[in-house]
Amino acid sequence: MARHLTLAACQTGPIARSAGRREIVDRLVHLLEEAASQGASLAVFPELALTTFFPRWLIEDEAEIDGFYEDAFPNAATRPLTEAARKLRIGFALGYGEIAQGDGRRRRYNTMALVGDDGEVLGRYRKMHVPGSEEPEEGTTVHLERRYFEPGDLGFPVFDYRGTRVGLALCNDRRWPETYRMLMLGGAEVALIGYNTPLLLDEAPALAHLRMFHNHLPMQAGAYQNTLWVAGCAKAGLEEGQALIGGSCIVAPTGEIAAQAMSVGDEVVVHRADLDLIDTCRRVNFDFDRYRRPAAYRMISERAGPV
Ligand code: CDV
Repeated sequence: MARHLTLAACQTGPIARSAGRREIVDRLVHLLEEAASQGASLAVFPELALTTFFPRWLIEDEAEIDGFYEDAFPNAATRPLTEAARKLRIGFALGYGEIAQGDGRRRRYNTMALVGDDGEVLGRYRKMHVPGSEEPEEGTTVHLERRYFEPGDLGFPVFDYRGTRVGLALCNDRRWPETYRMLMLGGAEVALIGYNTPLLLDEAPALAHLRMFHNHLPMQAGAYQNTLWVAGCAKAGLEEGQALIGGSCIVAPTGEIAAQAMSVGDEVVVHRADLDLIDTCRRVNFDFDRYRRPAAYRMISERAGPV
């Protein structure tokens, strides 16, 4: 029998620094309802979907910083989302700032949770490639993710969602080929990715016209070279004076963009993903068992020295 999974990217427009969780969660629930009404059974929200993109500021007040994180998910403020998932029978992936305990101390991660259509958390992913710096650096756009988040310590886990293998990634991760390859080697058929990407970077004005190309290029290449469906979801628009790109999209294992956002506001992008296309694409070009040569790659990289 043919296998399909209808995917939705629930793009949001800007989220103000002053916006409270209740207001934001209401907005996300509304997007989830819209996705479900269009027949979607799995949705992805942006990175840090519960707050504004606070790493654009140097904030020194620890209590204020903590206000951008969750110490549990779901909690009282976010439970309407997991309840909506259960009621609407739609799973979702959601990015948020996480405070966790690890090795006897408090840690902060840029995290994405995957929630099943019963409203239960299936698992978590913590952003592996954390960009930016710890302190503002002259000549560059302030992007202090390395101040606010430790690199992820969970690898690239893959979860079962209604019989489909689903992996997660966040923003800068999408630019790295390792992300998709690790997910694919872990058995993923679908990768859900949330992002916040500034349109302009002070350090690279000459690349400004390529921002959307460099958004889609790695997701399309990652999907194609690893025979995955990829759903990428932006927080977009003019947020606290900083323009964030949109371009949320659903990419097929052929590398084609199957559906794409038209706005930089709240918008739901839906596509009925044919999961059998994964096998077709694997047979045509990427029959890993038959043609891939991991032992040879290891030998070559050992000869090349430490990587
Ligand atoms: N949130 C991100 O990871 N943003 C990066 C920025 C630093 C460019 C990105 O790769 O989109």
